[in-house]
Amino acid sequence: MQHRFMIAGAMVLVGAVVAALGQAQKPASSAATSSTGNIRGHADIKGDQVTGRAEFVEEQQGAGKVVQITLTVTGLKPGQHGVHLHAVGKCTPDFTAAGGHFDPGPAGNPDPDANHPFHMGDLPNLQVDAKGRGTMKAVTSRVTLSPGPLSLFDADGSAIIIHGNPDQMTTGEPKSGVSGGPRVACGVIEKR
Ligand SMILES: [Cu+2]
Repeated sequence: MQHRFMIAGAMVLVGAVVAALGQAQKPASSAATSSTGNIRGHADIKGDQVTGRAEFVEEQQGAGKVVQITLTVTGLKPGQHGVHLHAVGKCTPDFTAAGGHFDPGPAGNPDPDANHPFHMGDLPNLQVDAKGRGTMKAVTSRVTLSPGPLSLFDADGSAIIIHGNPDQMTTGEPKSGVSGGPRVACGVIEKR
């Protein structure tokens, strides 16, 4: 009798190990599938009478990665507006919470005007029509969505800011406003 029980116990153990292996394989294979897809992000943009949305898609380009950004906004004053990726994923209590321009390098300098337009987060101007609507598409190799030294999804996140004035794409004194001056809309960039 005792001998029989031993065998039955061994069978149960083997069964448990096989079940555990089967479980472990499932998450591993689904992770591999999703890593072949493009990584995406988005931001809901808000300001005084301003609403908009930014979509972010990271794609492989040659040996590197690029991020495609599509921005659509309404409620802005007609003309050109500076747009940048800012260093901190916060828009409250006011838009200064988003910090300077995203520029994480060891020699980075987030000052919006003094190190402009050399920040990793610098982008082209947004052109706004007579009805206050604007769309901008840009592709940048200066940032990533995937983990790494240039990732927008770093420890403190990142935000997209629209400024009241055109970005003059030049270097100025701190607080000179050459990169667009007042912040009129802000959106925290989130993973999707
Ligand atoms: Cu800015």
